[in-house]
Amino acid sequence: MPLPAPLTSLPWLLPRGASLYAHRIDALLTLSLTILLGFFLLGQVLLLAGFFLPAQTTARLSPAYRWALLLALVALFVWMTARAEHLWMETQMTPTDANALHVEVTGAQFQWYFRYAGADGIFGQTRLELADAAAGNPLGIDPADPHGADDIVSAVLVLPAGRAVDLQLHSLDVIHGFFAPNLRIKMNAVPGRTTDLHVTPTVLGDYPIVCSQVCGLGHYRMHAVLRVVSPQEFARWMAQQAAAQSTPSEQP
Ligand SMILES: [Cu+2]
Repeated sequence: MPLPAPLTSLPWLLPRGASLYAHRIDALLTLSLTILLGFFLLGQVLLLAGFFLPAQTTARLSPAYRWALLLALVALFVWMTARAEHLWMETQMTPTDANALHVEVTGAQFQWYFRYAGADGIFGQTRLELADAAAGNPLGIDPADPHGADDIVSAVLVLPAGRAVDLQLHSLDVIHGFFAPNLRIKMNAVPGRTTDLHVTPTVLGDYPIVCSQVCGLGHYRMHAVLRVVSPQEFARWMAQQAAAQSTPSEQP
């Protein structure tokens, strides 16, 4: 069941939405904030009324009336939660799109790494004991696995507009929070397990990626760039990365 169009857009409150579901998440947020603002204002009015009206003029509510108010509040909050859960199920709990681009996102103190499977479409095995950023293998890709030979590891997350993306989140050390505000996605990267995020970027541009979990002293500088490009530009970028990888980076 589709949600109605946004009550208002919040350009002064939210960064520009750049993904398929951004406007629906914004609509839900706007609705929730509007309802809560209404309750806040009602609370202030009742507080002032309690201060300034004589005690005998404050009408006493019958128990039945109080129960009805309580149940109405409960129903409202259940409805708000159900809408939010429904949107979450629809955007995240559905099977991964068959044509989705799979990108592995790895958080490490204090850097994001993005791995693409390369021409064979299969990620090479990684082994934590092989992870060595100084040696040019920050993710520990096992050289014994041929699938890893064409894997592309980048410090920039480049995504084609209009294509479903499955981000597989990992962490090499502590819990990091992958947060791309413009795509309206945020998920923890937890050591020892994979968490999935589904998103379809739609608007070309460069956007920030940050870490939303305080993950150590360098947390403040743990950010990266998300670049949403056209499918043609994405194909060019992948080809460039593959060529750069097959060319030795250091001449003897
Ligand atoms: Cu972090």
